Formats: sequence, structure tokens, C-alpha cells
Amino acid sequence: MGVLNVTPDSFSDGGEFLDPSAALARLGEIAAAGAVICDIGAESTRPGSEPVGETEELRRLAPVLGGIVGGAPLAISIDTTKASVASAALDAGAVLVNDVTAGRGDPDLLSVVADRGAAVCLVHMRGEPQTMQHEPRYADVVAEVRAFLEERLAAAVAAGVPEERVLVDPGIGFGKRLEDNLTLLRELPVLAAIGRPVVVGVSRKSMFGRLLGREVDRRMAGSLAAGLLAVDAGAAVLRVHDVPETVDALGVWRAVRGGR
Ligand code: HH2
Repeated sequence: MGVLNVTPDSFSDGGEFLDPSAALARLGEIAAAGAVICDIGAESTRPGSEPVGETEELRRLAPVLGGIVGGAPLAISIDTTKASVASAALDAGAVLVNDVTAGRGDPDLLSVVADRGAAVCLVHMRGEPQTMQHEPRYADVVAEVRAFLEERLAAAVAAGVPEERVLVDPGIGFGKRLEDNLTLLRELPVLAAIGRPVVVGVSRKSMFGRLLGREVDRRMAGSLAAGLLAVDAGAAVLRVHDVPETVDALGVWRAVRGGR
């Protein structure tokens, strides 16, 4: 899953793809590089980010969504917490709604997904983006994330989303300390045991700043290593900014692990 942020403030690519033609060119690059899904977002959820209103989110997305009506070169995911934005993206041909609140942010989001026959990615997040990194504490991070994802899976099914259309995501960096992120990556098989595909987003995140002392533009190698470890531990989808490099890394992984 390649990331396309149509935002001025995303932590790694903020402002780069606000221009519609740059965004559509980026979409083509992500597809050509071998991604299967492009996750388009117009609201940053990085720690400390400001929430964006529906009008502004739709305004940023409109040219990109207009550009994919009638066919995108790969499956489109919409990274939003709002039912209205999800609905507009589904109208334009998106097939997946990636909601970092796992359906808790907007009471209508899961029913929009259900009514439209779309898929949904349910992400674990402790608190809100503005405050989520203020001293997060877990007694047992793996058990708590698993219980949360199971509860949200049940909520999605209760809203009418077939279980086969649900993906789950531990939300690396969403209200977690470095040690929590590392434990979740190590214990990913516990989350895979939920029985739904596990999505993992580690790409360029601040855990590599803490672990390796790297600024955002020097985090690719760490992201590739963590991504491969996640796939080896059972992740089904990697959400990444560096698509060509990730495709190569996965090619090596597949060759070595072949037949597994
Ligand atoms: N991480 C971010 C945003 N959306 N969605 C899923 N499913 N999993 C993630 O780990 C995840 C996500 C944060 O990264 P990014 O989009 O690059 O930054 P920003 O939120 O600042 O736009």
C-alpha cells in the first residue's frame, strides 16, 4: 500500500502533493512501482496534528478524486475518519476505507462502508492524534491492542460489514512508546491470529528517530527492515512511502521464504 498525502502538514511528505497534477502523477508512480493499493489521505494524523474540517478535507481531495473517476491504475483506499469523505471517495471508485479511529470517530462511517460494499481497515489508536503521545501506558500492549481490534471487528460486523471485508492494524506510533511499537512488531502473530489481514504502517515514523537517531529523510532503511520483519511475522499489507524500495525488499523476502 503506497501512501499519497494531499496535506500541507504530513510528517514526511506534507505539502509535496497538494497540487492536483503532482498528486495524480504520484498515484501513477505508486502504481508503476508495483503497489497494489494507494492510500490517499487529506488529513494528517501525525502526533500533535490539528484536525481538519470536512469542507477542507473534501476540498483537498476533490481534484484527486475527480482524476480517478472512471478508473485508477490500482485499488484506492481513502484514509479518513469521516463518513462523508469516505462516501465521496467511494463514489469516485475507492474500495477501502482506512479509518485510524476504527469507526469510533464518526458513528456513520461503518454503515457507509457496509452500504457501499466497501472494505475497511480498523486501526488501533490510544487517544487522539493531538494528545496520543502524552505518556501512553499499557499493562500488556499486545493483549490490549488485540482486544480492541476484536471489539472493533465485532462493531464493523454489527454495522453490516462482512468480516471478509475487514483488515486490522496495530497502529504503530498511534499512542505508543518505542518499546510498545517494538513489542507489537515482535508479537504480530498474536494479531494475525484474529483471522483478518494485518496492515502495518511503520514507514518513516518517529520510532526510527528514537531508535536510530535519524531525521525523517534518513529513515528508509529502518522502515524497510521493520517492514520485512512485520511481513515475516504475518503482516499482509505494508503501508509505505517508499514503494519501489519496498517492492524490491519484498522480492528478496519472497525468494528466500518461497513456498511459505
Ligand atoms: N499511519 C499514518 C496514517 N494512516 N493508516 C494505517 N492503516 N496505518 C498506519 O500506520 C497509518 C495510517 C501516519 O502516517 P502518514 O500518513 O505518513 O502521516 P500523516 O498522518 O502525518 O499524514
